[in-house]
This record gives sequence, structure tokens and C-alpha cells, in this order.
Amino acid sequence: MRTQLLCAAAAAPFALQGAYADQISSALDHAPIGVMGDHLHDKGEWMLSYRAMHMQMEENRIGETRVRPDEIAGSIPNVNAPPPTLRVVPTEMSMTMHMVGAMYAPTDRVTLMVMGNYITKEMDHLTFQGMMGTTELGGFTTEVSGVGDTSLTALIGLYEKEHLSVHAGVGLSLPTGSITKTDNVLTPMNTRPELRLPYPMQLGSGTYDFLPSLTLTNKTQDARFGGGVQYSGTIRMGENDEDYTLGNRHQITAWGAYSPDPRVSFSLRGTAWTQDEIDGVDPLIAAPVQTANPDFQGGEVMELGFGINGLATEGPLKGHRLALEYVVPVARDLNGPQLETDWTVTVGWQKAF
Ligand SMILES: [Cu+2]
Repeated sequence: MRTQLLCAAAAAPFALQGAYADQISSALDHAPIGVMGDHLHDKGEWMLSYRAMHMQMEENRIGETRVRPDEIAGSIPNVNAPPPTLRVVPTEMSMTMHMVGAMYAPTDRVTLMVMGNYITKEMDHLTFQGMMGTTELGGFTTEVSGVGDTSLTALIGLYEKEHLSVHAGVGLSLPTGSITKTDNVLTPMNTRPELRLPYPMQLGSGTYDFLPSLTLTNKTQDARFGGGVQYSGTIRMGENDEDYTLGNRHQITAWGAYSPDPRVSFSLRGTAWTQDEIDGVDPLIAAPVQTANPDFQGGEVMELGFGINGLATEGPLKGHRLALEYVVPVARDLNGPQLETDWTVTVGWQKAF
């Protein structure tokens, strides 16, 4: 009796590994939906995905400090002077992005990935009257929509042992997004010309960007706990047709997830990223507004994400994944004045074939 119990106990982990962890896929096998390129596929497998992301920004910061619109208009020098100080201040911005992706694995070690997107941006502004002072003239909104940049990435498996997996990503972003969008603005002289929109309202980088990444994922034998860590970068190559280069971006993100059942997992994710200022100037982006200053872009941000992943393990929807992630900032140091992000939510669907 005693021997049987010992045998059963010793065999249990292997039985679990065979019957549960390896054969049944789990909601835990994919990272939170805000993470890209987190997994490889088996040879011959396809995956299609759709994500919708919405980001909401309100109020401005210089470094870590909040600043009011009248403080910006009254004191921040205008690089495109005259007027001597900024006259137009963004107060709110929203961005919605629809992302469509496909993955295909020609071998067990290599998964290819293509991702395209459609973006809508809206920015509300306050215009201050005349060449100086803090008298408000009125508000206006600019809006833009269209396709963004398209990425092609190869994910390459480097190491795999039991449930631990390490892979690298080598990607290229193609400049399919416009950088010459225009809209009507309210000037401090109370006119409404159509101008080229400032840098944050454009849809693409205008450059070919190198997208390196390195991802490590792991999970427990019983697939109840899992997690990962990923570095991802955006390295701009050269200068775009309008004579500037967006700042390079580096990001580290790490997540942990708990799966009470293979059909669902809950995740907590921490992210830190840094993005440089813009190098160069588009001569047609010259309004007295902070977003037209190449130095008032980028910064350092830490965020926290709360996610849920779902996977249908049987029935007509078997294999379909649905996921949601809500991300809030916890610390910000912005090259400002610059609008700050309040929250980002991403929902997504994925299905492998
Ligand atoms: Cu996939």
C-alpha cells in the first residue's frame, strides 16, 4: 500500500505533464493581448489575429509635473517664433487602432508574422489670442485616419526545455502610414487655415524601422502559473522624406498569469519604455504649438496592465481565443510639455489553424 502511494506520487507530475500541460492548450499559453510576438507556432500552423486598441490622453506634463494650458501659453518659448511663446495647447487626445495580423510557421523554429493597422486620432486644443498673454480665443479639434505602418517579423526559437522557451524577433516596419496629413486649425489671429498636422497626429514614421525583440516565457508543470519577459525595440533607419526621424524606442515588459482552468487566465504586467525626441524638422510643421517642437516628444514611462485571456477548449468555437488588457501609467517623465496617457485598453481575437 505504502509503496503504491509512493509510486503514484512519483508518477503524478509525468501524468500531469502528458495529459494536461502538453496535450491541452491553455489560455495561459499566450501573453497578455498588449504583447506582440510572444509565441512561436508548430511547423505548418497558421494564426490570424485582430486587435482593437484605444488610448485616452488628457492634461499636460513637463517631466513629472503637471502644467496648465495657460502656464504653457504664458511661458513656454515657441521654436517657430514669432510669436515668442506657444499659442495653441492640446488638451485631450484619443487614438483607436485596428490591428490585423497573420502568423505562419514554415519550421518548428521559425514563425513569420505580418501586421497591418488602421488608425484614427483626434486631438482637442485651446487657442490663446494674439501674439502674447493668456486670453483664451477658443477651442478646435483635428482628426485624422488611415493605415499605419506595416511590420514583417521573423521569430526565431533559440532555446526550449520543458516549458521554458526563448526566442528572438527580427522585424522590419514599412513606412505605409502617411506623414503628410492635414486638417483645419484655429490660429491666434482667429483664422482657420488647413495646415500639415504636428508629429503626434501623423500616422507613420516615414522611415524603415528595425524591430528587434527577445522573449522568454515559462509556465509551471500543471499550467496554472506562467509568465514571461520581453525586450522590444524600434530603431529608425535613416531620415524620412519630410527631413526628420522619430526617436528610437526601447521597451521591457514582464508579466505573470494565473490560470484556474485551461479556458481562462488572469494576468498582471509591468512595462517600462523610453523613447527619444525627434531628430530633424519638417519645415511644414511650424505652428506655435508644443506638438510641432521635435524636442517635446518621447520620454520615459512605467505602466501596469491588468489582463484576462480566454480560450474555448471544446464546442464549435474550439481554439478561438479572446483577450482584454487594461493598461494604466504608474510613473512618467515626459519631454514636455506633452499630453499624458491616462489609460489604454486592448481587446483581441486569435485563432490558429
Ligand atoms: Cu500566433
